[in-house]
Amino acid sequence: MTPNPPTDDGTEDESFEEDPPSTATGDDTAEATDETVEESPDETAADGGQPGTSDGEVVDAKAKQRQLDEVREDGSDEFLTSDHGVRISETDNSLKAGQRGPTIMEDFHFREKMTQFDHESIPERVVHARGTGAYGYFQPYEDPDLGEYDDISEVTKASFLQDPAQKTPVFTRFSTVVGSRGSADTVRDVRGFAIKFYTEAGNWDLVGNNMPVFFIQDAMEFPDLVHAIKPEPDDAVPQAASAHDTFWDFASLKPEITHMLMWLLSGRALPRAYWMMQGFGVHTFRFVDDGGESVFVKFHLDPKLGTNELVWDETQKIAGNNPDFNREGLYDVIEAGHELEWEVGVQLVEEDEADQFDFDLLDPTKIIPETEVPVRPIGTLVLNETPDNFFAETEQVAFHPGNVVPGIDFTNDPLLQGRLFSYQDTQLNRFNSANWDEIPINRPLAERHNNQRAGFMRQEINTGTASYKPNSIGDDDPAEASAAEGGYEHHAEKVDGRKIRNRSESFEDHFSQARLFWNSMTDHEKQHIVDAAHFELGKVDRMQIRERVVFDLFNNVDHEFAKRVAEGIGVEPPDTPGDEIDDHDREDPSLSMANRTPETIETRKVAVLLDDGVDAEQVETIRTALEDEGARVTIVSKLLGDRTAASGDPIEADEAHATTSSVLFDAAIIPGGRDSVDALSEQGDATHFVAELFKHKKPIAAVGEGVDLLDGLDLPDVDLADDGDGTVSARGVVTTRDDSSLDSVLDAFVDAIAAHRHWDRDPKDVRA
Ligand code: HDE
Repeated sequence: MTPNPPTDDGTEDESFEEDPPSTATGDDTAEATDETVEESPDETAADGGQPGTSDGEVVDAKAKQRQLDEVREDGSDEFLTSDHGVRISETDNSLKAGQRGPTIMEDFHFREKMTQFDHESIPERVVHARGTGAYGYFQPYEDPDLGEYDDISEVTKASFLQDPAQKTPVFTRFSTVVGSRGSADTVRDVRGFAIKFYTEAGNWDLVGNNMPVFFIQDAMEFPDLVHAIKPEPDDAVPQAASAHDTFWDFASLKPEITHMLMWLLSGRALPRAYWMMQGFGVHTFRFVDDGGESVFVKFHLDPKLGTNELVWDETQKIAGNNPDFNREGLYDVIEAGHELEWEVGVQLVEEDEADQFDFDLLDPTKIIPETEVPVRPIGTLVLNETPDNFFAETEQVAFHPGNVVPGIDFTNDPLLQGRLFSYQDTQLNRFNSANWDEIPINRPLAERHNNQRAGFMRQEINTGTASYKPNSIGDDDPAEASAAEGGYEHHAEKVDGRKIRNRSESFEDHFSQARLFWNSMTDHEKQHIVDAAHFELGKVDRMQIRERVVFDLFNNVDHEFAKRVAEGIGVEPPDTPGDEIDDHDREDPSLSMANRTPETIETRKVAVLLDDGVDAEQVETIRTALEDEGARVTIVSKLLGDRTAASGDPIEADEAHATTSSVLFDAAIIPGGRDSVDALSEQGDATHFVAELFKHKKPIAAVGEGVDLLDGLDLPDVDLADDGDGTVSARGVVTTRDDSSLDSVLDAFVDAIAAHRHWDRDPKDVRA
């Protein structure tokens, strides 16, 4: 567990002690609760009519950690014991009848140790098996600009969204979807972005993804989708990949998948880091206010450090170099004290305005374009603590879109409706018990009282005789709560229809938003999608599947796009656009990642390449300048241990070429020092490191003699600084031969890193 990182003013965050947040939800509720105090159970009345937490304290950023502290166990400076508390005298040898004799059944320590081991695995999640998690908090903004609404209480009564002084603890789990628990992080896939908000009114799970749409429109199709995309059933190949016949066979027969395919083929599917991707609730949900009125809402999370991707060749190499790249990255940055932040936003649509769109709000294959409804920021999500125990916390956390709190409700999106069944059901498979909510990571902060008493692994000891309602023996407690007392009441939507097993006509347009996405891409993003399609469909053996994807799907999105894909996969390109094409030229700038790269290098990893004879003063200046900007600097050399600088001082290498690779860095810099640069120029590992960075469009800087190393590589279309010329910056390559220009080189290097990647390097990327 990392200590709580300091707040902006450098103090430990203990705001909950100094300034307890109010739990009231505004004047309206105060009035309502006054009326109900008399009838309320004591503990509810004591808290002004709002639900209370199990430890009787208000919810603050640290409330979940305090609850977890009660079950944390630390064996340091303690004796080894059995599970039942008996001290163990010897744990390496089983109890035998004679030194070379058979093991004796009475060896309780052996039996216990082995039984625990035999049973220590649980089923992995059927999807999203591979993941990692972190703790943090959500905090509402002071005065969110909600457009036509003055206040968030006008749209929702959700108590944790009201008070800007209150921090609600969260646990967030990021995941890939397709791969099994041990698969590589950097595969082409959707990423899960699931957040458990431990609110004072119970747990709210926002079980979202990093893409705002989904593959299918109805939950009924989900088992088919997952069977198709998972490894094929005969040989269980390929792992964690959609590039195979069964997925594209299914896709080619499901036009509704087309919009999602565009996202999946884009750089969105290769996030640079979990904290550099957007999050989306995907479905349209409802906000419900105190008076029971509802508005439709889409949830968005926008990362403060930008939405950035890796390039394909890099992901392949990272998968070998460090399959835990995204998982380890999340731990590393949080342990290094970075606070990872997302702006939480909502798109709000009045019920009577829902018909104005040319798509159905209940269709999860559609976005609400930000050009039509802006995202209104309402608060911030911060992740700042790592778990102590992967199994207890990250593996056992169990999300469920059905976990909602008053003020948040569902819609009839048929995908969402099906999820409301599936998640409870799948937890029963994973935990073998309905008591999975009692596992510490899943336990709410809000008090729990009900008549559930039993089941495998029941933890709570519920007292009293009556475990039913109505009862007279226990005064009919626990009591049902009215809405004013915080009782959850489903939005009273009027529903009247015939039972029918088909799909609404309003779900029929499968291509116009796929085209909106394509239109909104820059040239290099379009090229990424085409290259991805060449790989994915190139791995499909059956020609009729490739043809169907080109003709039945892509040619209805954009004719040029379909032709470019066809050319690379041996399919005869279509002559004319598809019959179902909606030939519009609308764009939504928010869809392009190129518009989502803020000017920051915080958390970026920069390698300093050096050998004996390096200019130590330059290395120090470089390190300080980059670390001041929040980057992480690593000295990379041929071997681990100390190098000797020109000054005679030792410089310790953090990594050697044997232990790392260029693909694990965002940028590199080569400081001066004649001997150092001459040595590096002779080392294949060092020159490969730099050439590969260049290939992956990453910034490179060189100072003084360091420029000679780049000279030797003959990088295409890059003008290197001549003697005395000072700084030259072209295509993200920043150099100076003049040591006195180091500061301006570093400024330009910081800008080049903030730009993320230099897409103009590869001629293929500038193709229209
Ligand atoms: Fe999930 N999904 N899903 N899903 N999903 C699961 O629940 C399911 C969908 C998402 O970190 C499972 O606990 C169905 C959309 C995330 O633990 C399972 C349907 C979105 C996670 C399940 C969907 C998601 C899951 C597997 C179609 C984005 C990981 C293990 C109707 C809005 C949660 C588990 C974690 C996990 C079912 C579609 C996101 C089987 C039936 C759409 C982030 O219950």
